[in-house]
Amino acid sequence: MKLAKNARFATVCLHAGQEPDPSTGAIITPIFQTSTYVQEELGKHKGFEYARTQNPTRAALEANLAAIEGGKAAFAFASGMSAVSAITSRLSSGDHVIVTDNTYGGTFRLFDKVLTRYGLQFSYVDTSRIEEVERAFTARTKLVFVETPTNPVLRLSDLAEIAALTHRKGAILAVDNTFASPCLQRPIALGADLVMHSTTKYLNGHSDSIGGVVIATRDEDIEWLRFIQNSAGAILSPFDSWLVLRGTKTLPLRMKQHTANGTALAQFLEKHPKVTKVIYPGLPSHPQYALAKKQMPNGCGGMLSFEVASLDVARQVLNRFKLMALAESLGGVETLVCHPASMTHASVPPERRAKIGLSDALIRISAGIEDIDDLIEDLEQALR
Ligand code: P1T
Repeated sequence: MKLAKNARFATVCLHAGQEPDPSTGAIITPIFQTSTYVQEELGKHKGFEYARTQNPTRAALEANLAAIEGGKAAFAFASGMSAVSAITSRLSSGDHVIVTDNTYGGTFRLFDKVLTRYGLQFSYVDTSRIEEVERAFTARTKLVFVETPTNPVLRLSDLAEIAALTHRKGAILAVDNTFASPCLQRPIALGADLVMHSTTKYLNGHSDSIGGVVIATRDEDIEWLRFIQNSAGAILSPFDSWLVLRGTKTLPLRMKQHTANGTALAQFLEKHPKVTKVIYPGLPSHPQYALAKKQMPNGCGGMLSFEVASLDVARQVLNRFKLMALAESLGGVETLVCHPASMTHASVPPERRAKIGLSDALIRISAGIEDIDDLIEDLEQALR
């Protein structure tokens, strides 16, 4: 199995980073469930010393994810949050970060409640407006952290434009690509220096693992991330690495179905009399439909949000779903619904939620890969 240099995306997802196991020929990378490795003699080993530092299953996943995102190296962490944490560990006290004002609630919580205690400063700006990003730069700005599409109001930021500005200002750009997946959006090709994912979501895709990854392009970031992975120790376990590696094999197939179902649900909701607003970047009614077409040419995935008349109505609808499961998380094969204001974004203060358009009557759907007719029937009966 030799992967050609010009191998296409689906082939890269399936094969990159994986060789048949040299001792048995096993086609699937084994789960190296070990804490340490026996050394032949003092100072002589096979490149593996201790499993926090190196693990062959994790290494295979990291090579796979680096190839999928088009980066130079990848580092797998115990969760999406520890991946964000690893990125910010590049900074020093006094440094300033420009952040998309609507991020996952946990990202905001880490920045606002934890990292400010270490003297880091954050400006939360609407990164869909380049002039606001430009205005937010200070002499201490080292990092621009962009989430696009955002969780849960699905606003887009123009990554090529932000990358050019960020580099002109001497900072680096990190992109949370969790909502799109590398199948639908290529931040590195657009100029990003670092890309992160909660692998919990589309990359693993089966709602059975928590994990995160940072993909890097610059040697100094790669060196630091390797160092911090070992020093802080928030590594992805061998079993979770194996699960995500299994997940990426079907990523292109799954994303096609997530996108088809997301689009169909958004179109259905847009025509429903009880729905006051539908947010899906693949709908012509989305304010950034043109950018979506340019930046996400293969489709917009399975994440959509909609509004009903009030919190009360939202509560009734959420409690009536039969097939769709009321749960946090997203990106798995089964459809999930959630109430961001009280669930995933409860750690964001109400006034900040209002500012980004996250109302109490907003419902988020992570469209799975079920038969679309069953999903529409469930949505129809819940809204009835
Ligand atoms: O849950 P974890 O693997 O630590 O990933 C955090 C994270 C980071 N970035 C984005 C865009 C995310 O959506 C998340 C996690 N989000 C949810 C759990 C959720 O339901 O929105």
